[in-house]
Amino acid sequence: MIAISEEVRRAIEGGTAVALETSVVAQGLPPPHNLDAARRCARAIRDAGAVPAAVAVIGGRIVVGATDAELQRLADPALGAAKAGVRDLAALCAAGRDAGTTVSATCAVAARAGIRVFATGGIGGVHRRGAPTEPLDVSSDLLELSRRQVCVVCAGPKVILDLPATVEALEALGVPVLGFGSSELPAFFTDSSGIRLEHRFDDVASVARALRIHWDELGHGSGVLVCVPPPAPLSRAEVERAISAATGEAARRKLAGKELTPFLLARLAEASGGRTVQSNLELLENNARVAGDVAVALGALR
Ligand code: PSU
Ligand code: MN
Repeated sequence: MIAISEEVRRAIEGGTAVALETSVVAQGLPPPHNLDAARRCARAIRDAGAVPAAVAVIGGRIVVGATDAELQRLADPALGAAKAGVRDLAALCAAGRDAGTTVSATCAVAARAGIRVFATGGIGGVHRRGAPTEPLDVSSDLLELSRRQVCVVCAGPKVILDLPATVEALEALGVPVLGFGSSELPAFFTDSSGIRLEHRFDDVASVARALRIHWDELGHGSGVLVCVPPPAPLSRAEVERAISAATGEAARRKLAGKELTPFLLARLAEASGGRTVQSNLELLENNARVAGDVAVALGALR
C-alpha cells in the first residue's frame, strides 16, 4: 500500500530522505504557486545534499517520493484531490482516490517508511474561537506529532490559530519545540508571536544531537518541532486585521473541519494582495533547505 520510490528507498537507508507534505499543493496554495512550491522545496532539499520524498495518495496508493507528474495531478484543482488527514488515509486508499497529505498524515507515513525529517510551512493547531459556544477545533497535526518519531521543520504554527493555546497543547503532549536561529516562536507568515522559546539552536549539528538524545538515548516516541523564522515576514498587525475579518466570516458561514484552514489562508491571500502567498513560498523553501541540512547532520551522527 505504501509505494516508496527507488531513490527514496536508498536515501532512507543512508538517512538522508526528507518528507514533504502535499496538502499545501492540493489545498494550501493556489495554482501555479502550488506546483512551484513543491518543485522549489524539492530543489532546496537536493541542494542540501538530501533527497526529497513528497508524500501523497495517488489512485488509492500512498506514494513516498511522488513524481513531478503526480505532483501536477495534485496541483490541478479540476482533478479534485482530497485533503488527507491521518484518519482519512485508509478510506481514501480503499476508494482509489487522489489526495494531498496534511502534516498529520505525512508524519504517520514518514514514520512508517523510516523517514526522520519532514519539512512543511506551518503546522495546524488549536483554532481561535469567537465564542465559547463554538466547537473546539484542534488539528490532528498535534496528536500525530506527539506519537511519531519525526522532526518537523516548520515556521511555527499557522498565525490563523490560537497561538498560546497551541503552544500549551504542544507542552501537554510532550513535544519539544526548538527555535532555529530565533528565541521567539515564529507564526508562519509573521516572525513575531510574542511567545518566547526556551530552547534555541543556531546550527543544525546541535539540532541533530538533540534529536539523537530525544529518540535514541531517552527513547521518546514523540516528534520534535523545529521552528524557523520566515525569511520574508509580514507585519503581525496587518496579518491580525485580516485574520479577524476572515475568522468572523468563517463563523458566520459556519465553516468547520477541514475546510477552515484552506478558507482562512485564501482570505488572507486576497486581503494582502497575494503577499501572504509570496511569504508562504519563501518560508516553505527555506524550511526545506533547513530540513535537508538537519537530515544530513543527523545522518552524520549515525
Ligand atoms: N503549510 C502550508 N500550507 C498549508 C498547510 C501547511 O504552508 O496549507 C496544511 C498542512 O498540511 C497542515 C494543514 O497539516 O494545513 C492543517 O490543516 P487542519 O488545520 O485542517 O488540520
Ligand atoms: Mn481542524
